[in-house]
Amino acid sequence: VNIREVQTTPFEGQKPGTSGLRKRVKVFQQEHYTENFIQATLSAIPDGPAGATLIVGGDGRYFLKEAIQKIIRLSAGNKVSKLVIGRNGIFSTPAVSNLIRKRKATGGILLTASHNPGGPDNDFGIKFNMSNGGPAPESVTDKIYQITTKISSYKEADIPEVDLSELGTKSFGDLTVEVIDSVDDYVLLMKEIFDFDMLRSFFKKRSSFKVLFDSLHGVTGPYGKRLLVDELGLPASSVMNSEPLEDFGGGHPDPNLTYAHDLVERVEKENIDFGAASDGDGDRNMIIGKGAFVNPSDSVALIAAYADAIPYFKKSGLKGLARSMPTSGALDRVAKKKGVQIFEVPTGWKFFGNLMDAGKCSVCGEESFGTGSDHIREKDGVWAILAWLSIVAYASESNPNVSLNDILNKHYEEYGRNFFSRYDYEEVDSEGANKVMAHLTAFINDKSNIGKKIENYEVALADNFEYKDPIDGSVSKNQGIRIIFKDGSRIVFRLSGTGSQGATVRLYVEKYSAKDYKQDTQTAIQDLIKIALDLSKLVEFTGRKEPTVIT
Ligand code: VG1
Ligand code: CO
Repeated sequence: VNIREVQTTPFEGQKPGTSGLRKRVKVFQQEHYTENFIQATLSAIPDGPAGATLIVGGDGRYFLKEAIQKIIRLSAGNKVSKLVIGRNGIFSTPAVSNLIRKRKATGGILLTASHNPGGPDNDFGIKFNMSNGGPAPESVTDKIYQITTKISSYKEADIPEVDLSELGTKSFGDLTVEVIDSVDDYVLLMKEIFDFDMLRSFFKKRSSFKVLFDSLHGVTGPYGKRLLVDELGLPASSVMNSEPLEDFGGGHPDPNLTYAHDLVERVEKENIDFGAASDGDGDRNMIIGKGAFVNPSDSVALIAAYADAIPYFKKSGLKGLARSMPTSGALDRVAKKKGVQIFEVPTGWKFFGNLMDAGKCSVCGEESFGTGSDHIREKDGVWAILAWLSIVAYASESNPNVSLNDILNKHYEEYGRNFFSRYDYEEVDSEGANKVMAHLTAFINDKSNIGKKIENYEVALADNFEYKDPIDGSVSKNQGIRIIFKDGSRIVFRLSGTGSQGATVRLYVEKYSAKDYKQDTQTAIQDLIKIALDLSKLVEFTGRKEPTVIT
């Protein structure tokens, strides 16, 4: 095939955020924009792109197909030897992570803007994962960014549009393109981790137990159908919105109580025992039941507490636990009880990977509906759903009609409860958001605030979270402003690194109660919210009286 060097000039702002480069589709559609970023990504591969094997796919959103054709042409131009692509480009983020590891590939290119809406007027994204299956560390994303600021040309091969609907292998000069069914390997992995016979017999015994999984028209539809319906024998009505759509049916593919409201409504109306949802690219999850909501910070804690319900952990044991800084300390309590180490890392999954590669972490999670384990190097929504079904099946051995609320209450009784909530102020104007952060920075820099009484709380620590990776020693600064009170209650502020327009301020609040676990979360934390809003002057600086989303 003929390879051309195409002249180009740099675009501003091609800096990968928490999870790759996310922008409006219209931005990616500018001539050379996507090519520049893909070239920079290929050039930043530590051993170079020549001879590399890359796994490629995405969540099915608008612009996916065009982006993959560009990746094929640029990969051939850069002497990549093999691309493994999901049929029609469809590949969940966890499934890519798995296949990178299984095929011992050089890495992967994931085409997703995760939980952000899709379609011509919405978002697209590109993210690079490394040979361990996890998101590229800052050293690599910084290199990508540096290259984008200086790029003057990219290399592209003349390859006509490749049909991605057909399984099989094709060659274009030195490049091999293999199109696979991206669900197959993932199903095999899940069967190694969970006890499918145990789950099947649980569903048989408790035949009235109703499950409903909402894929929100994201990528997990085909995965959910295969696992829940074909493998576990649940009725076809146990899945909804399972056809991946380019615009997610006009919805916001984010599994929380606000955006997955159809599921929430049906769970209540139809007395569904177990409801679940996942995001556009399949790495997030939400678990609910009738009258029950599993807070993501609690979810990871319970999965760790019930490790014995999952054969994978029974075999390997719990090597350690980890959570992101804003995530509540519920997991810390489980770690303490089990006598295993706990790590606190910055927001974003890439920080868990090093710990897992070093054999120091088995289960980890983030408050943002992300739960996972060292079976791969991404968070994994469908895995979390199977983990929770395993917990229910396990708990039902001693309590045949156990509900999600029973399981949660039993946990709170034993460990106490970390009340936790996040307030998001989305798409506020950047100037206002920066003023909030500057004002808070002044507060934490004033050391006389330590020991200060604010209503019923006493400030014990106020700083901007900094993380030193215990494995490679790299330091990540400015990871969020925390104000921690003497009783362990916390207020955390940070700016989102995944938004594509304006700024998003996230406020996280946590309060522990050893006994009084039956309160409503918002009631339990309302005094802390008030303190947080006063301290930050958020309403004054942003003009927002209410958050866009509360989780
Ligand atoms: C958000 C979440 C973070 C998560 C990230 C990627 O980042 O807070 O916990 O890891 O999204 O999730 P930010 O910087 O906007 O707060 V996903 O499902 O987009 O890969
Ligand atoms: Co996601």
